[in-house]
Amino acid sequence: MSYDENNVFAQILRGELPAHIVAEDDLSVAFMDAMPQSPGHTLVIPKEQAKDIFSISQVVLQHVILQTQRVARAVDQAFNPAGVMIVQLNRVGAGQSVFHLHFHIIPRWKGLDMKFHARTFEDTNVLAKHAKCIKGALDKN
Ligand code: DGP
Repeated sequence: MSYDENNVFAQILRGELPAHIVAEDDLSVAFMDAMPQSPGHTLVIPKEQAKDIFSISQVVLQHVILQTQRVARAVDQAFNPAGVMIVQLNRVGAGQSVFHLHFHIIPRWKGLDMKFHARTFEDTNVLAKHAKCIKGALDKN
């Protein structure tokens, strides 16, 4: 399967779809997952067109991983969870549903089960509030 330029993350990168962006640089963008599995669920994506981890350039992958660490640190500080899960899915067989490489940052709390993957859209006001908290933490780092 080749890269589909009309996938939702490609549309977000082109500014054709709205997103609650928390960080952006030359090579990557981080924004709130619209269907969060827990409060603070954030995605980090490369600007390079790559459908999965196998098709990204090494240079950009290194950058995106470092950016994932940076954003995850801010999510950790903003939400103070018991733990932080970093997840990355490749191909339908692993559950991937958007075919533009992305890393999930998912805060976890004891006693709070994760919601189903890519199932229910969160209220946009809630996402905006969470994005603001993460941006605030990023500004302090
Ligand atoms: P994956 O299944 O690993 O490809 O995860 C895709 C994630 O993307 C899933 O958690 C839901 C999220 N998602 C799907 N559509 C949109 C969208 O239009 N905007 C945002 N921000 N997230 C989306």
